[in-house]
Amino acid sequence: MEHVNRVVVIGTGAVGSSYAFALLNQGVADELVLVDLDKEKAEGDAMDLNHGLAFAPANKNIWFGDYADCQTADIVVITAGANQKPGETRLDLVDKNTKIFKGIVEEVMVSGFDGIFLVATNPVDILTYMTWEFSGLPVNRVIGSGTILDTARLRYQLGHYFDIDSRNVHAYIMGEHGDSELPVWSHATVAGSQVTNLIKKYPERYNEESLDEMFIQVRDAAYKIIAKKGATHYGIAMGLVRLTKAILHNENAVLTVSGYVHQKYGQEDLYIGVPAVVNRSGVREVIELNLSEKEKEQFNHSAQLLKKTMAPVIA
Ligand code: 6V0
Repeated sequence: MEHVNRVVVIGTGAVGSSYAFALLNQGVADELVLVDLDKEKAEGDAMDLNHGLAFAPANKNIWFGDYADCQTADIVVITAGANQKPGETRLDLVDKNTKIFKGIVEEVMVSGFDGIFLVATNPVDILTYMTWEFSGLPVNRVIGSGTILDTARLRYQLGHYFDIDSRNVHAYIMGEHGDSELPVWSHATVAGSQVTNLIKKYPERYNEESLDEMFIQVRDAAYKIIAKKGATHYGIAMGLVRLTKAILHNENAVLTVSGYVHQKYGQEDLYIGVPAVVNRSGVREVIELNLSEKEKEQFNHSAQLLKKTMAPVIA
């Protein structure tokens, strides 16, 4: 019998329900289970999504469920917890959301779950580490959304600047999904040409200041969106679907996720945004890029900040 892919989403707020909607629209997974502390909300979402099935690209079983449904899940996606309020940083959420995660991850594991965790709740790098700790699963099967969204934002900016489809732009944001993240200009290419070379070759058209400005737009995007509409959710939802597809379809896709970094990039024992190969086993491997000296320093600063913020929570 063919394997039935099951995804459970825990936390059907702005991010979780947008993810469910994107999953349905893209025809990914056979079964979709929605779990939330607010049962009415999850049940309402399940009803609403089922009413879209007649217009979806593929059939799917969608229901409002509970932790027992995680037992045979391929992927449990956690989007539950507090989000940033205007003026709050992602790191400010660490205490509140670590407490919430302890309860959630323990309940998922009690079900007998033996699949892959995908974490999106902020601060995502730290909560991914905590999910690994609380679950006892191997590091490759606990993945955070990391800088997948920041990378997409940078590709959008570069695509716009060079007037090229962003899918033909390769560029990574690495480090914390937050204020200390960094753009990896040393490996950014547009249609096969290095961005840094294009800037030098066409000084009348392009300049370095624009690159700096693009990165600031990326780094501060969430603050701007939250100030305007209270939450960011569509971009990350589509990023999570991209990750879900990479896992379920065994793609070996290179995506910037929060992966476990140990004895790479001069770091030990942390989850942080890095390019990684993602397939049915989760993170098959973290790719170690040859960073410039400036990028190495920036990455190290970001890693140290995460470690410092995480220390009291782990203790
Ligand atoms: P939201 O709309 O408030 O939804 C949170 C949901 O979690 C609510 O429906 C709650 O009822 C539910 N919840 C809370 N506690 C529990 C619990 N113990 N068990 C089950 N459900 C619970 O928040 P929103 O969806 O906007 O954000 C969710 C998280 O995603 C936040 O931490 C955001 O900061 C984070 N984001 C992460 C992004 C990324 O790139 N990784 C991007 C955007 C938001």
